[in-house]
Amino acid sequence: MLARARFIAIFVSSIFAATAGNAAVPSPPNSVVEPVLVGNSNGTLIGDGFRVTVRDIANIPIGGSLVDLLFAGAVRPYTAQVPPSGSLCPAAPGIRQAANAAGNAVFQARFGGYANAFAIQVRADGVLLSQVMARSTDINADGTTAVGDFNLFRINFLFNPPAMETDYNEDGATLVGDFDIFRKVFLNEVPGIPCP
Ligand SMILES: [Ca+2]
Ligand SMILES: [Ca+2]
Repeated sequence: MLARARFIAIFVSSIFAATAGNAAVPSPPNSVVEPVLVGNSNGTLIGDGFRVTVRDIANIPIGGSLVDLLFAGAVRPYTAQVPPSGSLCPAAPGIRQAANAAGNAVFQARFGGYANAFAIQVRADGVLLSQVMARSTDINADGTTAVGDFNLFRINFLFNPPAMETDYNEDGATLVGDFDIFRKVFLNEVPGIPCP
């Protein structure tokens, strides 16, 4: 009888432990999200990628948390993404990646267009962590980094250096370093299809 009671106690506590593990809820203040999502058309890694770290209220990383980038307006993700990211299109204009054991997700996002306002939602398991700006070498959001985008880049580079949408290295201005990033994508282009 005692053994049976003990077994039940262990069984129940193991269920509670499992439930607690599964129920880890992302905490926005404890999670880390960069303020600017920089992407491009062919999926090249720019800088160290767009990084998100998901932690719960006890500051413990949530491995396996589903991190979503949800786009809005004229900023459109492509229908194909660089693994381990995947596209949520056509169900939603988004990109999803499961965080690793350390709670980290690193995106090489393929998308077109830009938002100089904090318009792109970053969610983990549905919880809104942050809203960020976005910019891509496919400036006109037609699915490729091509001559039309080069013309837009050139205008900013020559006449409007403070332009945020072409500041790909996030140093505060559109300069030679940004042209280097644009050029690498332009010369190794792999077009994609924007999510409708
Ligand atoms: Ca384009
Ligand atoms: Ca720059």
